[in-house]
Amino acid sequence: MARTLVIGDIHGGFRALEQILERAKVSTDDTLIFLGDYVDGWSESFETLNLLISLKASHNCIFLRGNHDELFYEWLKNGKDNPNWLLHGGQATLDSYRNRPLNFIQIHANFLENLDNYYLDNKNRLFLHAGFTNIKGIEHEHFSKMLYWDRSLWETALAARNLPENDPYYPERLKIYSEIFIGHTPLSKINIDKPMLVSGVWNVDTGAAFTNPLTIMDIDTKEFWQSDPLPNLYPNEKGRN
Ligand SMILES: [Mn+2]
Repeated sequence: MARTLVIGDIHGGFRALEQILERAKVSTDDTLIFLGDYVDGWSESFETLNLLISLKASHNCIFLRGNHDELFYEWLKNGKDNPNWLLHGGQATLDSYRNRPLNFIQIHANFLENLDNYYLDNKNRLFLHAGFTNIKGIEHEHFSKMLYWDRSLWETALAARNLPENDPYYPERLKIYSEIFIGHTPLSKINIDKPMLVSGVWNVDTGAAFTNPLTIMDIDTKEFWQSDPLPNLYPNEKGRN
């Protein structure tokens, strides 16, 4: 049966991406929704984008924009860098892209330029990297960068975790969509290594940039498959630790 699978933040962990595609037995019948942050972290950002671009040709894919993808794109397009980015995985990406053929770099830049900020399916399920701030939803968002930078949606979901949906103070932002799937805020920070549902928000960033596995999840059944923890796949590296 055709499935729709959502994939958390990869952060240059190409070997983990290969593992989850294999472990979930992904076929060309499946639709793949990638939540962004493909680069910055482990040493294989170049290989990661290469694989994503080839998946685009063979599979039905939706590629969303992460803040790290935007930062790398800004560097490719405008030579823009900043010390904070270099410190948080950017340097590993630049190392991964050293001496690569220019035509590949151009293809990767085009891929990054054409990422989507969000995807809303026909069951009112929202997919995006980070969150949104407007209480009427994404179409009303005044600050489009929030779609890949915001952490307040996840914080709001956590804070509302004990409130029933009919509570008068239940957050408006959490009433709009039937489900929301995000990455961006790694669950490893709260010592969790499986996808987590809070107040209708699924966080699928299981912390692959740090000590944890990468995750792929069936959006209907919620069955999921994971890679080995990334430090085992890149034993001589630190990732973003
Ligand atoms: Mn992010």
